[in-house]
Amino acid sequence: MKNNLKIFAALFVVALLNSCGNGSSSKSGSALSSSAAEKVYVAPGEHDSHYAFLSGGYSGNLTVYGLPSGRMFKEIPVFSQFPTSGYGYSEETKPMLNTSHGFIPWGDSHHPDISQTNGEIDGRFIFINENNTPRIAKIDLKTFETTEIIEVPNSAGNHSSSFVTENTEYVVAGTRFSVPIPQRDMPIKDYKGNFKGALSFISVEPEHGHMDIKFQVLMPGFNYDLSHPGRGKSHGWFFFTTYNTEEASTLLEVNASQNDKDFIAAINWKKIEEYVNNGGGTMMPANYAHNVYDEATHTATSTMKKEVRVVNPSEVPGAVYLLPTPKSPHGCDVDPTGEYIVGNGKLSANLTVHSFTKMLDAIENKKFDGDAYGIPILKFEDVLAGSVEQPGLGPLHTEFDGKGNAYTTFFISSEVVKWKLGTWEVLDRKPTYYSVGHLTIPGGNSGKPQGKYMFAMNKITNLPTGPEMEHSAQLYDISGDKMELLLDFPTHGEPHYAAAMRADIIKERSQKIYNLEDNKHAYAAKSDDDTKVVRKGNEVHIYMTTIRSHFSPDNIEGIKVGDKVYFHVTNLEQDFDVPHGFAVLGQNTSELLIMPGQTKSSVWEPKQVGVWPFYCTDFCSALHQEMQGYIRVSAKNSNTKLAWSLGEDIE
Ligand code: K7E
Ligand code: CUA
Repeated sequence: MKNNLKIFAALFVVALLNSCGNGSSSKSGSALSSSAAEKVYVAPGEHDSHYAFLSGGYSGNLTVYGLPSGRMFKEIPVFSQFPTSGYGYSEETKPMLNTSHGFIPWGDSHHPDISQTNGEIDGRFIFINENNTPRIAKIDLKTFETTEIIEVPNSAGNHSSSFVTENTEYVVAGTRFSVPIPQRDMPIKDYKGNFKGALSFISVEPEHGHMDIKFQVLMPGFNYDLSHPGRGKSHGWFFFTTYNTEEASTLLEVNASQNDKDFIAAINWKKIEEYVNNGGGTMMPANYAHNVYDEATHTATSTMKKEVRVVNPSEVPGAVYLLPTPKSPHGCDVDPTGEYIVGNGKLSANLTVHSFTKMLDAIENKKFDGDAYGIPILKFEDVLAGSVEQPGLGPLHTEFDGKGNAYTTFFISSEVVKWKLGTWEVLDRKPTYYSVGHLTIPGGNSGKPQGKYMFAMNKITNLPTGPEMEHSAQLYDISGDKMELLLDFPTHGEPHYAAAMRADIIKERSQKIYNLEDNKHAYAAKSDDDTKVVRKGNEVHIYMTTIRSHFSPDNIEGIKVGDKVYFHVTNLEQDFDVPHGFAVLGQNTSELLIMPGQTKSSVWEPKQVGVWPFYCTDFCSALHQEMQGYIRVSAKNSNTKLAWSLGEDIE
């Protein structure tokens, strides 16, 4: 940490000098060249060339940025309740956050990954993991909305997730913590040999992207840290880094660092898929939620699934191997050709790169070095492609530019190092502001990286905002031989990984409005004539519409304390970018943000008699401030008549 602080302080001083106007003369220390600002300047009205989707870490969300400007466009709520849009508050979206443990409106999301076709990023969906209550979400890039969340049973600390295969056959989710499978009451000290690690292969239906857990591989009780799909020649395989192969259950900082080498687990998923398609594996009882948002009804449903198919590696000989990798590897990255598998050993002096070709060769010639719980361990020397000697301290993650170069982040020495695949020579290094985690090259996790930019995500900025400073990302131009630092921009939550891609592909597919005609919401009111208020016992359903600049109805009477009042608000607008909002005084789930053509509902259980105002929360026209109404709440035993109106008095 001390070193980091020193580097941080040095950079800070350099930044100050630069701002005094004498920075350009100091060549070695200058963090930014004078033309950097021009390279990131996107004029008002112009669009950025790339989208970047940064995970929010403990915000549970995904944030959308433009590159090269570093402007934040949107925060997409995924695993959190989100007041801005009412996600997780509205009746339609509450089911999205349902789990086998009940309603969980918080998550820890680390690794977004965009869907692919033929090994290229296609911009249809983006997937992201939730660590704490293991879940995988899918966001539709047509609407930038979370449309599906599946819980992952038998998993814990769902971290080696969510990475997609080259035709989005699967989105893969690996457990970080091993646990008893099935979960049961047992002594923690009996971990070793008894806990297991589940690696889940979630199939993605090609047309709509519906997710389903096809099978789980029950691996030995290691920690599965990160993963990547094979691609090109290694398509059909998946690679997972492991640590704690010691299977310690206490003081892991010491006890999980004993072994000189841990493993990268190589899984031939095609082989296991074939086994499963022929009826292989065992259905085991499980309990997990599958939540799907339906675009026609604008409503999510949550279904509890009751079983999952599991496969033990011993059932499918030749499907699982272990590649020794020094030392507690974190990132597990595969180059665009699929030949090289990089294991970023956090505690190792060198970066280890394995060769897929050599791995196949070693398997064929049975060059094994023992086994772990029956899984063959390949000999380190037989699978090693090469190593980058002493490139830095604390390697975490590697990305590729598609031109034969790799870029690795070093957490302890706070830098990004560029090196060459095949020759393993270090070509360039650039400091980062503070301890860096992941880095991203647009399309970097595919067979076709989209060059030009790379950004590194750091654990802090130097902007004083109270005891906690926001994190930051740093953007580099990587089109030349040397990396050029262009920009530093603050980020939200704690970004871990990010996915990025060319903007044009997403822009083309972007949806502008929801067609009112296609709205199949059970409580939609598609014109002012459909508006009504219906009482069913103590439930009151208000079918309401909005259009610039009024609600219909805007006067409602006959509500009583103790009622459960549902506001079902349909936005009748059919123009781009005219949402209306809805909130009523005293409602604890206030705030709906309703897009054109959409219906959203919120529930209100008024506790006090009175005449309470409601209003539009989104500045929608010059008469936005006039967009308001009143709802009268009477005593429980009153006989105020249920009535509603627009443009006239209730008699
Ligand atoms: Cu390295 Cu969760 Cu991908 Cu953070 S992880 S940095
Ligand atoms: Cu509608 Cu403001």
